[in-house]
Amino acid sequence: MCLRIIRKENFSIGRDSRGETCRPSLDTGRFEASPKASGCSSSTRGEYEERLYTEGPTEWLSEKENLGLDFPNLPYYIEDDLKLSQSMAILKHVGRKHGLCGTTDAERTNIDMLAHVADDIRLHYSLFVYQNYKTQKIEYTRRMHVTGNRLSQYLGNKKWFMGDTITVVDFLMYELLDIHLKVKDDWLKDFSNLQEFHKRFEALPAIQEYMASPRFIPAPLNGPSAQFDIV
Ligand SMILES: N[C@@H](CCC(=O)N[C@@H](CS)C(=O)NCC(=O)O)C(=O)O
Repeated sequence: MCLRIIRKENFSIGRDSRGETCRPSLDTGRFEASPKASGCSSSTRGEYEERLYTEGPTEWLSEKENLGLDFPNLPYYIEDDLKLSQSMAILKHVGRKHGLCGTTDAERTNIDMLAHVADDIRLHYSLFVYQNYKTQKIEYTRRMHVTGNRLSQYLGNKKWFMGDTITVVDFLMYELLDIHLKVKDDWLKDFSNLQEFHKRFEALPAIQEYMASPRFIPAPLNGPSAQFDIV
């Protein structure tokens, strides 16, 4: 949901001395932020503020040019002097601050590849739900199966997409799996490892906490002009 913007939050996902991901914990920085990567920000227990534009486009348009953003858009993210738009840049920035963007060059490069894969999946999803939902369900379902197969093969027996440690990619992939489950609730039936991944992500204590809180907005998934959504 694109119109979730501006968060003030402090968070990190820490690693213990063995390098394993441990419970998300607060850290000390304070910032205004707007990660579209709501999953990433919600995996923390930090304080944050979120600005929701609920009054329709006029509310946003009246502020759009006054926020000091070089490329004004939704979502946006403000942290002291840093003013960012573009969800992927925001996600990676937040991820880098908290050790969720890989530790080796190979890992970082693979994270970039998977982030672009996620972008492609999202682009096709957007075209489907905003333009082609009424006419291309069968074709899109076929595409979902091919995509599921590729993601399943990449994940293999790993816990997270990059291995034992959660990264920003897992937030992107969780969201994409989840919205596609809303399109077709059995689409992962042939991909048990993706089903397990989806459950594992939701079982993260901070994610559980977030999803049970009023901050979590399960619907709508898309903008008002979409041909498909959940109620
Ligand atoms: N590539 C941008 C796309 C952002 C975008 O399309 N934002 C939509 C909402 S999802 C919007 O309404 N932007 C407000 C505007 O263009 O003024 C991103 O990933 O952040």
